[in-house]
Amino acid sequence: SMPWFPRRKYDLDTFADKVLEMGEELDADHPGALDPVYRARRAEITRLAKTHRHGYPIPKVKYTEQEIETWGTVFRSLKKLFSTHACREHQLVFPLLEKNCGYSENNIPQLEDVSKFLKDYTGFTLRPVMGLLTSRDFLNGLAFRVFHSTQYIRHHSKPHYTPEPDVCHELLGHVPLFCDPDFADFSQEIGLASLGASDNDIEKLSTIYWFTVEFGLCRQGNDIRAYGAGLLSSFGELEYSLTDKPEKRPFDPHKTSEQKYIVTEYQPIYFVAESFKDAQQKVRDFSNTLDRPFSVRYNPYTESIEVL
Ligand code: H2B
Ligand code: FE
Repeated sequence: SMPWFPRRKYDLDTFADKVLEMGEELDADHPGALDPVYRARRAEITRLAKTHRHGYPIPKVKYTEQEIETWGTVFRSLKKLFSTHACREHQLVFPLLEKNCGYSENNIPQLEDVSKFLKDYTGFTLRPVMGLLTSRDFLNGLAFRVFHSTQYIRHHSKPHYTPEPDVCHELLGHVPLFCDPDFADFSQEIGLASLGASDNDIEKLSTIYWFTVEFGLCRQGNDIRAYGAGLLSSFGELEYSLTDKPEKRPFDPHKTSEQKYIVTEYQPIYFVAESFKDAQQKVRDFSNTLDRPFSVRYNPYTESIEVL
């Protein structure tokens, strides 16, 4: 039998409180685990995500001075590296995010403003989320051009480290890429492949997601640049990824989807995409080899999935 999957954008509402461990409890190695003020603040912000429903504006958060300071520290250090390490798509849109969405070292942009901007650009929207979703739910969202985004920020004691996604990672790493039409299509392609997929295929698609949307490199003329959000939001790994220490292999979904990886250290291997269009075509061909007895198409007029 085929696993349930969302058919309409509204169906994503069912993910609102289905989060994995980081939803409300913090792991012992989280820098904020023993800070009751941080935990209460995080809970206050995740409550907004829990009650958010499709079609309503994303509630704005009034960030504290301490939170803005943490953001500023991350923003300043990353911005220095973007001109030499980020892909051209990221560089192109970053000034527009500064101009239109309140990106600056003194301000944490609001998801609602960013989501509206994205919607105009590529039809992607953001949806606030309490924490980590299952791979299946998270990838299913991409089929609707919906990106689930956290709204809280990492602990102030370690501005350059977070064991989970936070606003710095989402807004500085992911959002600029979702402004690119080819990247948006590529991401949606992974999402479409995940609808009703077997657990085994979800595992493969998650691995592809990891080595592209999170840690992907791409060819840019004679250069290699970073487009993965895990790189673009990590000062240390962004720099390291373009040195000759890690191994770089061509992106090929058949091989990439089988590659083992560790989440706690810099990657020893990265995969290089020729272009987002090329990567999309490759993922589409790959998804046709997966064992799913039907195919799907997104209908943008009704914001729903058609099963073929
Ligand atoms: N959930 C959330 N909220 N953000 C993510 O970036 C995320 C997720 N990544 N769930 C997913 C899992 C990723 O690790 C995949 C697809 O395995
Ligand atoms: Fe991410």
